[in-house]
Parts: sequence; structure tokens; C-alpha cells
Amino acid sequence: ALPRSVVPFTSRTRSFIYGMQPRAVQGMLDFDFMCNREQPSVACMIYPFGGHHVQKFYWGTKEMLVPVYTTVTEAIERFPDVDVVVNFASCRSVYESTRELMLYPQLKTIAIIAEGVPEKRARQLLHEAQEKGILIIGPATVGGIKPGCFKIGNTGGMMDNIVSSKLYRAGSVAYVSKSGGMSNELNNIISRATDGVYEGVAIGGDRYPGSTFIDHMLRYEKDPAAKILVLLGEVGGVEEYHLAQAVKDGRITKPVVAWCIGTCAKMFTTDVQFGHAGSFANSDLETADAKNSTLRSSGVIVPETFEDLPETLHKVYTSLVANKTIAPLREPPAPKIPIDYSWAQELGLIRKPASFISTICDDRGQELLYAGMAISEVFKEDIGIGGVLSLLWFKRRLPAYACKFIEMVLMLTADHGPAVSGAHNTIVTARAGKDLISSLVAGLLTIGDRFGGALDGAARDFSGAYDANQTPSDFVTSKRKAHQLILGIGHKIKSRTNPDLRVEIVKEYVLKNFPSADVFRYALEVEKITTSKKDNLILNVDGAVGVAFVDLLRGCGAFSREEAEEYIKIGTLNGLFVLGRSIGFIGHYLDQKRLKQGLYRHPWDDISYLTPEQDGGMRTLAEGNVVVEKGT
Ligand code: Q5B
Repeated sequence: ALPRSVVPFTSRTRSFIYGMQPRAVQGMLDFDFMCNREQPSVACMIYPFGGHHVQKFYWGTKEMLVPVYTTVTEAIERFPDVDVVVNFASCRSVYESTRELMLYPQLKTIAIIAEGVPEKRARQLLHEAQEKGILIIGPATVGGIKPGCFKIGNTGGMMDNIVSSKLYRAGSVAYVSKSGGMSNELNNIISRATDGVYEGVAIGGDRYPGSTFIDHMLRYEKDPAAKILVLLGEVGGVEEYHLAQAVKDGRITKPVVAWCIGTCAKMFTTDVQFGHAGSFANSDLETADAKNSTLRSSGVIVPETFEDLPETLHKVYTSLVANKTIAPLREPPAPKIPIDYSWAQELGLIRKPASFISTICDDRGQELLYAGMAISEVFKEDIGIGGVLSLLWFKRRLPAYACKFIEMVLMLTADHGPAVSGAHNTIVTARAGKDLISSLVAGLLTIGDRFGGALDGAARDFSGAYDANQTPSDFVTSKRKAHQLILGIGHKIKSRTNPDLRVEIVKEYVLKNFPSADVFRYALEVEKITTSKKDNLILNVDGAVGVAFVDLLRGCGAFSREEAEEYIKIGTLNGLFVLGRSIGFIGHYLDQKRLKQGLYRHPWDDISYLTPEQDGGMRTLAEGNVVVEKGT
């Protein structure tokens, strides 16, 4: 068996992924699955934040779990078989993390993905790695790939790219390039011109890569499975000369095909910096032309142009097949890799009925839309909370008087003291130590027919009677006969002599601003009858808002009659009270917390106790007269 220094990647290589990179991990696992690896190449992730946990990934169509450890030590203890790390740490932290990784002798290869690593730091890492015999690939690289064995991170691109370049099975060509883009180009060329890639490494585009062209070329020379060596160099640096020298002095004997890109630099009148940090010619020696020429004169096979590279490679390959250095294998069927749902959908390959339909709000674009209105327009036009509510509840811009009315309703229902059912519940819940949402919800859950939730019922009852041409008196009689309370009528503390000023405000606004207020006027006639029977049977705040809203929906011009009826039928109007009163409930919650109020316990003397012996087995108080005792 060849040593790790020659063959860093096999079909049994296992790795740590340093950093939270689920996409890269999934790419590696998909590659493993495609190559029929027995074991996934990723043993675990190391991520210092978020605690020890597991992450779910696909293994083919099945799912598998990959653990995430917070420290290198834990990962090392758990996986003594791992000797490769793909380090995704940023340029800020990669120096420290790589140095830490190098403390563990079991780790033999570290790929550093980060770009922008300071050159001084890169050289320090390189020096330390050389002393310890660790192979560093990078920084500023996508990594490398060994078909059938191991893929570093995102190398090779999408799975369809990997399939089309036949990277799921080994060929005979070992290459070294600088970057992911150059590697992809080579993967494609090599797969078409030869029996495919044996191994490919991108050393990274920086001036001081952790391992250089010659390091990998010398490895390939020693690896009998690598039959043709390919170098894709570029303008800048002098690394290509080391290869030229190695070919010249016989350290490399296998056929080497090479090309340095950037020959077009001479066509520019000024010096050109190509994409990579190191791709800049500091002297004539570093130009692509100079390097191509030296490589050629040293015995390396250098085509005339980059476009000739595939043809040149093909010629070398066929000659090696002819002299039986390469024995082409039977082509295995291309593996099928399941594609992710989101990607398949983007490609238009699949369709599925949506589980949800939503028509009021769209958050997908750059700008949030409320019923089609961009959020910036909402503010530009200053439509207020009434305008926002009309967009999100009714999908319409309502006239100004209607928006103002909505805002009035929210303001005047915002609170009615701590004694009402909902506020009481919120307060008790807050004092039991619960959080804001629990306390708010405890209050909201009291809203119903009797308290604050009579708006829809009132709207339905009053408009139904009005539409049926019932006189107010007939309406009241019919409700009494049916033993039903009229929703929207009656109040615990407000009465004709102690009027509810909130209702007065509503009344004044509606009669002054609404184009029609027929149902509202009808309710006022009903109130005359009910208050003549009992002083507190006033049109209450729920009733006033409920019937006013019927007039608004019917008369504002934004809705058809059917739409207006539907909003009442589906229970829209109680939402106004819920929304308004939430303001107050939150206020009560904060008030209690501010006051540091302790647990509430209801006093005994406010409870009438009735024991089974005293009630004689009766089921309701209506069944007989009993004297009940107050607690003390
Ligand atoms: N009687 C509100 O009842 C209340 C009658 C009626 C015909 C009626 C009661 C009622 C309908 C529901 C409604 C919203 C429970 C109220 C609100 C928000 C609030 C709250 C706040 C805030 C009050 C005494 C006699 C009986 C009854 C008769 C009563 N209501 N007849 N139609 N609607 N209303 N809810 O005072 O012959 O003696 O047996 O259910 O609209 O929740 O501030 O507190 O902002 O937070 O306890 O304003 O009216 O009266 O039930 O003892 O009845 O009047 O049949 O007749 P009371 P009861 P009789 S606004």
C-alpha cells in the first residue's frame, strides 16, 4: 500500500468538516453515494456554537444523521479513523483553527477553503505543516476530487456536472490546477479526451499555497494508477518552473501535459491582475508565455493554444492505450442521484399542488407587499394602521373615512380597565409568573358573546332584522320569544343615565361621516325600546361598532353586497375588538410585571361556599333556597 503522503484520499477516507456547511456536506455525501462508497466520507462536523447536536442529511433517497461536535478534541476522540479535515473557517479564524487541528497527529490532510488569508499567516501555517508532515490544500481553494473515493467540499459543482464529467469513477489522468473554475474546465476536458480523471487538486489562487503544483505532481508520479499528469497553471508566480525542472531532471517520467493560461496578458497595454490573488506577473519570468515555453523545452507536452489542449490530451491518451500503459475499463452505467426537490422544481422537472394558498401578503420579492402594495408605498402614502388593516383584512384600499373609523375603533376598544373579564385574566396570569404571550392569550380567550365578542352577532342580528323589514319593536319581541339576548345590547355598568362615551363617539362619527347609516339608525331605535324596559340595556360598544361596520361594508363602495355579507358571516368584526383590546391586555401585563406583583389568590371571603351536605344534592341553585356561607 502506498503511504498517505502519496495517496491522501482513498475510498475509505473519512473527514471532519470544520464549520457549519450543510450544503457542502450534502454534496460530499451525494458524491459518496454515487461512487458506491460503503461509508460516508464525512464523519462529523465541528462547529463551536450551538452545542453538540446532530444534523440530518440525505444518503441517496434515505436520510442519515451527522453529528456536530463543538470541539476538535471531542471529534478526534469519537472518530480515530478520520485523517482529513475540510476547514471552512473564515479568513479571520482559519489560522487559529488550522493550528489547533495540526496539534492532532491523526490528521494528515487539511483543506483550507477561506479566501483572503493574510500571506504571512498562510506561510506560517505552511511552515508548521511541513514540519509535521501534514498536507495542506489551499487556502483560497475549492479543494479537490478523487473519483470513486473522495470529494473535498464543493469541488466539482452540482451533481449533474459531476455525472457529466464522469467523476463517479476513476480514470487515468491526475491533474493539478489553481481554482475550482479551472478544475471544472479540466474535469470536462479530461472526461471527453481520455478515460477520465484519476485525481484532481486545486491548490488555490493565493501567492503562498499550502501545497504547490510540484508537491502533487511528485505524488502522482509515485502513484502507479496516475498515468497522465496534467497541469493547468496561470500567469504569476514561478511554481510551474519546478515542474519543468522535475521533468528535465527525470524526477517525473510520466507524460505531462501542461498549459499556463493568461497568454493574452501581453495584449493589454497595462499590467493585468487576473482573478486570483497570485495571478499577476511581477517579471517576464512569471508571464504565461515564458512558462509555457520553458515547460515545452523541458519535455512537457504543451499545446499551441488552450483550445488545442483536448486534442493534445487525446493524442497522449490514445498512445498510452496503444502501448498498453492504459487499459480502458468497461464504462459503468452513470449513477442516478436523486435531485433535491427545490432544484428539480427550479428546473421545471416536477410539479405539486401547493398545500397553501395565500392572497394577502407576499414576502418573496425584494420588497414586502401588503395586498399588492409595496411596504415603501405604505409609508410613502402614509396609509396608517387603518389602511394596513384594510389591505390585509379586506385586500382593498378603503376610503379615508373608513380607515379613520377603523383606527378609532382600535383606539376606543384598547382598554376598559382592569376589572373586565379579559384584563382580569391577563393580570391573574401575569401574576402567576407567566410570560407576555401566555398572559395576553389568557385574556383574549375570555372574549366571546358576553364580553367583547358580540360584534359579529350584533351585526348579523340587527342587519338581518333590518333587511327583513322587522320593526324595532317586533325585533325585540321576537328575540324575547326566542329566549335570546340581543347581542350588542346591555352593559354591566353603563346605562342611559351613565352613558358609555365610547358609544357616543362612534355615534357622532358614523352619523356625520358615513354615506349611509341605516343599520346603525335601526339599532338606535332598538335601543330606545330596550332602555325603556331596563336602564342598562343600551347599545353597547360591541353593538355600536358591529352595526356601524355593516353600514361601512355596505356603503363604502369597495365591496359588493355579497362580499359585505360574507365578511359578517365569516366572523370578521370581533377581530376589531381582539386587536384593539390586545393593546390594553399587553399594557396590563407590563403593569403587573413593573409592579412586581406576586401570585394572586382569590380571598375566601369573596367566595360563597356550599358543601354537599348543605345543598342536599341539588344540581343548580335554582332548585331550592339554601343559605350559603362566605369563606373567612
Ligand atoms: N338583558 C352585557 O348583563 C351583559 C340583554 C337583556 C335582552 C340583552 C348582557 C349581555 C349581550 C352580549 C353583549 C357585550 C352580560 C357587552 C363588552 C365590552 C366592555 C365590557 C365592560 C369593555 C350585561 C339583566 C336583565 C335580564 C336579562 C336582560 C340583559 N341583556 N335582554 N338583550 N342583550 N348582552 N355583550 O348587566 O328580565 O331581569 O331576567 O349579555 O352585547 O363586553 O366594560 O364591562 O369594553 O370591556 O349582567 O364594554 O347585557 O344583565 O344578564 O343580569 O340581565 O336584562 O334578560 O332580564 P347584566 P343580566 P330579566 S360590552
